[in-house]
Amino acid sequence: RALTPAVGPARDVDGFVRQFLRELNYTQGVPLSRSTLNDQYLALARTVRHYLMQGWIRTGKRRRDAGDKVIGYLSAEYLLGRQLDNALLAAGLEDIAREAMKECGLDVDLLRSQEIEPGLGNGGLGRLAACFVDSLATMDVSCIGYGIRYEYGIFKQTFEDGRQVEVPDSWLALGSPWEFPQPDRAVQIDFGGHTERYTGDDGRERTRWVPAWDVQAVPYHLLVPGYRNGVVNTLRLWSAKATNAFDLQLFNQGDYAEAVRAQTFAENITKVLYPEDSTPQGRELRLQQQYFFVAASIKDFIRHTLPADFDLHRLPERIAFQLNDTHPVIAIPELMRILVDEHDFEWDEAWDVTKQCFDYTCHTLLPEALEVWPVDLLGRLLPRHLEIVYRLNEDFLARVREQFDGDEVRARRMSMVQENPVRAIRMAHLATVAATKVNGVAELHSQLLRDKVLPDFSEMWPDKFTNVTNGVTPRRFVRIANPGMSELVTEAIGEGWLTDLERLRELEPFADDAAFRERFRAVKAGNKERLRQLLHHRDGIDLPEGHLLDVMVKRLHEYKRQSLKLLHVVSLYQRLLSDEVDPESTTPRTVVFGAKAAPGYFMAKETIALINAVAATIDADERVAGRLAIAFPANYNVTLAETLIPAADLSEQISLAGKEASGTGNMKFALNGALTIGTDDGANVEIRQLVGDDNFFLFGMTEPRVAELQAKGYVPGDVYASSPRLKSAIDFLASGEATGGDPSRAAAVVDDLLSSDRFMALADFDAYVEAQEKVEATYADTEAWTRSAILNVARSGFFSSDRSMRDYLDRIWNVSARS
Ligand code: 26W
Repeated sequence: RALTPAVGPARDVDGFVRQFLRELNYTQGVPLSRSTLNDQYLALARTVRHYLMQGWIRTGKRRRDAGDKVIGYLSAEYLLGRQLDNALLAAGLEDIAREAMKECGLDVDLLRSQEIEPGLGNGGLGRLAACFVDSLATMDVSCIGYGIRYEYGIFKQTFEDGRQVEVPDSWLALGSPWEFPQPDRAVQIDFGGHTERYTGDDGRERTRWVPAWDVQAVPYHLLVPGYRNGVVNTLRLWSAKATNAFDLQLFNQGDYAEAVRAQTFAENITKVLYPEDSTPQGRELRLQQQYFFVAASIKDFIRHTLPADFDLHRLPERIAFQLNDTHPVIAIPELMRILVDEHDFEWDEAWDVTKQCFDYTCHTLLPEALEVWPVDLLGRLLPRHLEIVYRLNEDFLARVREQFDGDEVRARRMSMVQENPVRAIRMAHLATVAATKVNGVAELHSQLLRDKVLPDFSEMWPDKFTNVTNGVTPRRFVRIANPGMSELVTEAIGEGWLTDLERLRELEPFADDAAFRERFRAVKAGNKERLRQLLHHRDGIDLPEGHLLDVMVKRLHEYKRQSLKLLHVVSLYQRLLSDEVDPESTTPRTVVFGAKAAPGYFMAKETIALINAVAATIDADERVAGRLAIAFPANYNVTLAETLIPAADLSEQISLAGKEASGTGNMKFALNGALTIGTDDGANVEIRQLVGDDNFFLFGMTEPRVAELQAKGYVPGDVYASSPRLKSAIDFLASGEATGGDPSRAAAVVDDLLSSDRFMALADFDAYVEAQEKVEATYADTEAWTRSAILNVARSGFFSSDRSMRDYLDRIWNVSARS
């Protein structure tokens, strides 16, 4: 008997039904007649999983046999979105599953909607990681995505009286059919204690770390199926488990709380995702999370993925660890420690290997988002790692002084150790020194990274810096999210574009085809209807029909300027109430917001409350009914994005220039035929270059202009005084007229805008309103608008994450001379 992987179920409706019933009866333990929706969902998910298993086993074997170099993507976040939809698509089982469920008297769409998405990320950075692993599987590149299996992902957002209230996201509560726990592959992770010098047998002075406590890291595998190529890569997510479950003596004495204290402490490490986006909290638990998952990943790779006798001097031939921002950067001293303390490498030898194993991606421009770890905290938790960083820093600063003539000021600027306000390790500096390549995530961002964030480093190592513009997976964000448009595209240009997205170019001539435009509009109208249905059932929101759908969805942050959008809404409201214009002549518009705020971010939460208060006021005002509406569905997530984005006409990308590293929502909208109103920031710059000025509404200051104004001293009060329309909107808000007569609702946001306005919303207001007027004029010309929308789709193929991955392969991972 050949001991090859067991064959999967037959790829037909009959085979699918049989497997489904087997799952329901033998795994869920219920007959169909007694099964709940959740039983049915779990059985369906496990059935689909069966079809992927052979590919997964074969992919693993093929990669091990070939000794491929592995991309070890190290990311504290993966914002995956629903797994079933993607698995069905990747396996090519959508039709079979639909038919099979029908035969069982079930509705596949209803079952799909049961899944709670694994929200193991905050926003852009986590979603990007999910897109990247999808692309690598689709391109058959060997990749292991390493991360954390949070028991609770990003919180579920609810509104109480318009204010955000966070509820735990218990995504595992009803069972998780997509993961494979591997408790027998657990590795021990140490913390705390002290270090000791000793003399080895060879007479060499060495150091050993004597830790004080440890936890077990248990890997859970998730499948990462490639699109219809039989490839299945792996996400390896780590879960913390106490080394000693509990103290039986204490338990028997009746001290139950104390008996489980150690267990609770250990297992807290992977309990919950930090909901902080952009402003890191220097919390000990977060550092524990970071070290926990990278230490487990490196140990596991060396122990379980490499052959037993592998010579670690050759490590760079087998692994490229990609550091997704600074969160996993503690992996650098960890690898040094393993090589020097555990494998007897000479220091320089170890550094030579370590440098070749890491590359670093920076995802931000905000100075407050650059992680630093106070040395007292780091020294307490990871004493050996702190010593290693100090030594690396000494060596590095010696080089700086040598190369730059003893320039002490420069050395202090570049140091991995900051002295004020507290002595702390600058993780971005450590990453930049160690990495072979450092990249930003859009052209402008990479430029600013070189010129403003890390200028000394780019002067020292100009070739270390590169750009890879972000991308999004067209499988999820076009094919799954927008089946109607996908079908239309395939009809027009044939198959194949989903894995070769530049082929969307072939749609260009169709922009001039009136019949095609008509069908394109019908698809958009269908998507809007689908959104109306969803919001009605999900949120009790009834969207008006026939409006321009204007959408701003992203994390709530001042630099993204939801407040600027809100001022525009207030201004539109005022215009409708005034006698200046005939309401009938204005474009009916519905503005949709979606945004979560970090729980401790005061101004962000005030902005949410304010948007909700204005929305309630406008929606209750009969005078503007049918002309202006605002909807703010709670809990914006990947699942909602998939229905919202394909319905949008207008994509709001209005961050202050020089602040948004890239943006990826902007790409999703363009690919789904929304036109962008946006500033010259992040990947907006590239979107505009590609789709053309005529198909993009640009406004606002450029980054150099922002810098100039900043330098000169920005006074928001002056802008307020000099712009009548702005003044009127702010006064209206401040008076309480836009918040049901209650001025206190608007106070915090208005005060901040008038007194500080850190992100210069007021300075861009007039330009924004003007650009919005152009939007209305263009929208009035239905054919011209549709033409632009089609051209947006046709010219956005560049933003496939497959292209991003090709760029990483060329510019970062494949570099033959990794020096
Ligand atoms: C907790 C501290 C912290 C600090 C920074 C958490 C998260 C961050 C991230 C770097 C923030 C983030 O998600 N950045 C976003 O990354 C996306 C993917 O590259 C970009 O498209 C966004 O512009 C960028 O804001």
